[in-house]
Amino acid sequence: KVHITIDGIQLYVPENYTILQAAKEVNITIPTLCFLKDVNEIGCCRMCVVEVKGSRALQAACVYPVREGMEVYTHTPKVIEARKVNLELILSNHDAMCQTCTRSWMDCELQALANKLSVSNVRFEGDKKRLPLDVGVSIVRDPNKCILCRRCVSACKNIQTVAVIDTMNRGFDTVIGSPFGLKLEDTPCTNCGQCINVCPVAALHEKSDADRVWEAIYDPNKHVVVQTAPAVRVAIGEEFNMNIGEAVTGKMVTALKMLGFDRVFDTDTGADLTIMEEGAELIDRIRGGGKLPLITSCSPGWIKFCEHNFPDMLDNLSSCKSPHQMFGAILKSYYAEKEGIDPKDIFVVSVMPCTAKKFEAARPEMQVDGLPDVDAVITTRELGKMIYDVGIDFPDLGDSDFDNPFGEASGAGAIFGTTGGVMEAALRTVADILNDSSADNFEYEEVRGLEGIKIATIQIADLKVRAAVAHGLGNARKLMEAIRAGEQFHFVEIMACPGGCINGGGQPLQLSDVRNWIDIKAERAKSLYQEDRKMFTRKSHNNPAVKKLYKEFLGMANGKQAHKLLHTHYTP
Ligand code: HC0
Ligand code: SF4
Repeated sequence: KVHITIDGIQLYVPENYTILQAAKEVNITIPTLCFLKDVNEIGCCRMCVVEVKGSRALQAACVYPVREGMEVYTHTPKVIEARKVNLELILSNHDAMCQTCTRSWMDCELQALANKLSVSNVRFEGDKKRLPLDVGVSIVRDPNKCILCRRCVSACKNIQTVAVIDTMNRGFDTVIGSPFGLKLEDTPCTNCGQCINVCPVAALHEKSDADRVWEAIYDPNKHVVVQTAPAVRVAIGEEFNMNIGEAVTGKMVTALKMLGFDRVFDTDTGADLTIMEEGAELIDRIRGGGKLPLITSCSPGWIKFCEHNFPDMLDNLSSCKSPHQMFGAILKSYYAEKEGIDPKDIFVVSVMPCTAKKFEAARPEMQVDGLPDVDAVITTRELGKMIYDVGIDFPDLGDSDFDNPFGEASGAGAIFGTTGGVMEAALRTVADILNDSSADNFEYEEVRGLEGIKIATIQIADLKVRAAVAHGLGNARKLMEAIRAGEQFHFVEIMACPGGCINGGGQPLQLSDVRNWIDIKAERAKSLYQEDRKMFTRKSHNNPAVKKLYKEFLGMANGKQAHKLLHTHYTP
């Protein structure tokens, strides 16, 4: 440890600390803008400057290391003025149409900073950009709002290893752009939305589909059903300043009914269905000498990444559609028939923690007889805004249950939303099938947690199942390269987003002031595992609605009818 002084307070801190970390120990949060822990640690915006005794220039606290005997001052007049000038320069170039900005209602870091630094007047006349927006199916880029913090560049390049956005030009002409000025959609962008999650302003956001959803709700000829992904329930409360990761499933269902959806279903049921199909596929491939490893296919950002980077391994992907697509197909067949509704009049809305799901739902591979499985995808954030817009006091709502005929799903379906969850859910089912009995121990700790790549060997009956789990596309790339080079596994789970869906590109945004100190992924994951423990049924094959569905309609898992509705394939 080293001994230092911050604003006259003496303390000992580990020698690998930065000034920013040290100050936090004495309850001083130094303002930051470009800094985002584990994502962007480059000290370029100079919002966090402090005075270090003996140093001629002000230093960026986010990257400046502590050393023995250091004396730091965090709020001298020189520091305060430098921060203000920096911020005013940024503001002078910023398209500050706050009234109509998507980030204005609660989570703009620039506004929060202006407030924190008491900037009430911008002394500089900047050059406001008037550049065209880049609007895709999933992602919108607005260069006029961009403040060049480079957080998106780091997320895309270093964490996801996709690297389709970077700094272009110099001086006043500097912009963050894609190669050759292409639309993101025309690059290998995966639509993962991790760039959105780290953007401090509204330079990146999802392409909203809320208007299309409202239109369907108000259309008397449409039967509008909504399904919610596992990860939404442990995050949407954050849109209303509730605790990070707090599970609010019952309130969410109540709010959806109040918005006017005709039925509210749980994508966890779709996840249970996916396990039935994927479990059967795994057993078939192992027993029948099929292509191994079987790799999960439910994360559409991962699928697109695989198509661009590992086209030689597309046959390894499970042919299963993702849970919400499977469920959409069931709603437009089994459910339509049961309720006596023409499938063409059913409008399926998926509420997802994911931006890539918008792209997925629009893919031609996700239709049955020309009818899309899912008609609109909205993110957790978009749903939060819809609820807010109509004046529903979300935190005060009572609980409601998901609608029948699908009712409550299994706990295995719930943990799909966090890294390792699909693997664990599949193992629970495959173990019972292969052992021909019901195992009491089915919590597979070895595939849980936030380690980038998790590898485990699990003994099931006479089979040693070699399993690997990766989350975040950088980790996915490493794992896939190892497999390509010959490393052997039976089953591999890959999720595009670090932490899995709980940290998807459509989840509530937390300001860097929060994210730098609390691991929001861990909080949300913990909550999903608690949801699992609360469920009456914790294995997908025991979900009564799913059992009934196979008995009445689908027949065999991985059979003919299932293949028509629930499976697809990808071509390079
Ligand atoms: Fe996920 Fe899913 S678990 S991808 O992360 O598999 O988005 O939450 O809905 O479809 O179920 C996202 C989350 C889902 C799907 C499920 C899977
Ligand atoms: Fe990169 Fe993902 Fe953003 Fe596309 S959506 S630019 S892949 S971070």
